[in-house]
Amino acid sequence: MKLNAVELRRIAIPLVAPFRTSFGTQTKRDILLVRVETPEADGWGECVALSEPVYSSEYVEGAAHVIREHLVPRLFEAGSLSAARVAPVLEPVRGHRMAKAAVEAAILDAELRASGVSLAAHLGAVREAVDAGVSVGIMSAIPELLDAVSSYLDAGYRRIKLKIEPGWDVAPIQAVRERFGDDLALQVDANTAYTLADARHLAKLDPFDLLLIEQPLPEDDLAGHAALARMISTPVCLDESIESARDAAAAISMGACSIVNVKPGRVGGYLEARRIHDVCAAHGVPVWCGGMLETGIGRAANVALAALPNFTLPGDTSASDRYFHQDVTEPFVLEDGRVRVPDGPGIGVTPIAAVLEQFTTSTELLGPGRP
Ligand code: SMG
Ligand code: MG
Repeated sequence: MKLNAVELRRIAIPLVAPFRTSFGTQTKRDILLVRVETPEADGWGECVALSEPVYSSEYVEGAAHVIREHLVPRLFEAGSLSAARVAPVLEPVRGHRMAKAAVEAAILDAELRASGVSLAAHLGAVREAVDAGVSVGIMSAIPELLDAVSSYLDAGYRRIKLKIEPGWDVAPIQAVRERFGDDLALQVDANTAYTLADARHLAKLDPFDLLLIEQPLPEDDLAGHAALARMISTPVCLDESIESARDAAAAISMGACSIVNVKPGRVGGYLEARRIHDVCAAHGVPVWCGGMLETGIGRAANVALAALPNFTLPGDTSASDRYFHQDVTEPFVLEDGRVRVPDGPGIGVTPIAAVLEQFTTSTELLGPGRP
C-alpha cells in the first residue's frame, strides 16, 4: 500500500461532566486524529494522549510533534507499507507509543477498508457485542457518587469502576457496596496514587469483594505490585505498567498482576494489544479493554478488540454519551448493557464531516515531499 498523505487534525470536545482521577480533572477532550490517504482508501486513527503528560509521559502536542517530525517521514521513506510493517519501520524511535498507535491504527483501517474486512474479524473477534463497564470519577461527596452510580446502573452498565485516591477509597467503596449490594460487579482504579507502604490500608478493601484493584502503585514498581499482591486478597490488575507484550509476560511471571487492562494506545497499537491478549491467554490471565475517553473512532476499534476471546471482563467500553453530547461518528449506544461490535470494513464507522468541522481546532496535511 502506498501512502499519499497524512492529515493531523486536532479537535476539542466538551465532556458532559468533569471527570476527576487521582492525577487531575478533565473537563474537555483535546484529541489528535490521524487520517491517512492511500490510493485504495482513507483510514482513521485516534491518538489517546491527554493534553498534559499526567497519565503517562505522552501528551497531545508532543504526539503531534513526533508524528510530524519523526514518524511520518520514516513511513514515507519506507515506500510500500502494510500495517504490520509500521511498528518495525518506527522501531528506531524510542517510546511514543500513543503516537505510534494512532498512525498504525489509521494505516490498518485504510488497509482493511481497501480489502473489505472488519477490524474485529481481522483481530479474531468471537463476539458481536461486548459488555459495557463504566469508569466513575472521584466526587466531592458520597451522595453524589451514589447518584452517579445509580444512574449508570439504570442505563444498564454491567460493571462499575470507581476511581480512588488516598482519602477517597474505603468509605466510598463501602457506601457503594451497601447501597447496591454484593452482586454489583465492582472494581477500583488508583492510577498509581499509592505506595507499598499503603499495603495495610489497601487490605481494608478486601472485604468488599472487588473484581480487581487497578494500578495501585507507580508504573515502574513491578516488584512493589508483586509484594502487594501477596498482602491483599483483591486481585491486582496493571494498566500504566504494561507497555508491551514483554512487559505483560514479565509482570505475570513476577506475580505483579493476575489481570491486565489492555489499552491499544498505551502499548503502541492494536497489533501489540492482540499480542498482549495472546500472552495473557497463554498464562490463564484474563484481560479487559481500557479506555481513554475516545471518540467513536477510537471506541470502534476498542470495541473490536474487546470482542477477542480472552477479554472476559467488561471493559471501559462505555456508550458515547458517557462522555460526549455529540460524538464525531454515529454514537455507540447501550443495548442491554452491551455495545455492538462494528462489522463494516476497517473500524466500521466514519466521522461525520460537519461534526468534525465543528470541533476542529487545527489541521495540517503532511506529504512525501515535505522537508
Ligand atoms: O474511556 O471510559 C474511559 C476512561 C476510563 O478510567 C478510565 N481511564 O486509568 O484507566 C484509566 C483511565 C485513564 C484516563 S483518565 C483521564
Ligand atoms: Mg487505569
